[in-house]
Amino acid sequence: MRRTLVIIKPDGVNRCLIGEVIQRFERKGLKIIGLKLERLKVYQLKDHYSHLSSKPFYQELMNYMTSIPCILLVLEGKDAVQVVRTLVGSTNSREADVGTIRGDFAMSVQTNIVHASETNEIAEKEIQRFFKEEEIIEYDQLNFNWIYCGSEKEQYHPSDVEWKSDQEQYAKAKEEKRKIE
Ligand code: IDP
Ligand code: MG
Repeated sequence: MRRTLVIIKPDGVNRCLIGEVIQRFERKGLKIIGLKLERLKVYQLKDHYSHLSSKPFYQELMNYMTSIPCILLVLEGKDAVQVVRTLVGSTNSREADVGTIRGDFAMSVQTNIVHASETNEIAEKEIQRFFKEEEIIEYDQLNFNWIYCGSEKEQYHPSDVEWKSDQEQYAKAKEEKRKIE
């Protein structure tokens, strides 16, 4: 199982799309293991959008993202990062496929409703950036047996090797961060 970070951006909140967006992820079969309303801080966003700092739209993007609170979600599921990116659609909402969140609800390349992590590695960093460990809650969900087939299900259990190695990676990264601080 994998985890990914989703942010329902200020336009999603202001346009009353929180329920609609969360429902799409829930109905797909993704499990919500973290959820909060928070006004994002400039220092968090500087890290989060560091790859865009030289772009002409950077300041506008920062203003937009700090304008009102966002909804932050951690979603878990098999191949969650790729699955969520597919549900979200391409960056430019005008070109996003019909049926995707951006394709169905947005018209802009900037105010495009949601953020979703791009790779597994980025997802781990983004989850650590926005969530404290105690804000992520693991639990058994009753619909689980109906969402995955047998061989897929085995990978869900906490003893799952892939999941375990993720946990080891978090612990290592955290320890390294602590040493630097
Ligand atoms: P992504 O959100 O689809 O992963 P990125 O290229 O990582 O797209 O860009 C992050 C965010 O920056 C976008 O979701 C969008 O809000 C904003 N952005 C990206 N490109 C542009 C642009 O050309 N003009 C204005 N805003 C942009
Ligand atoms: Mg991105």
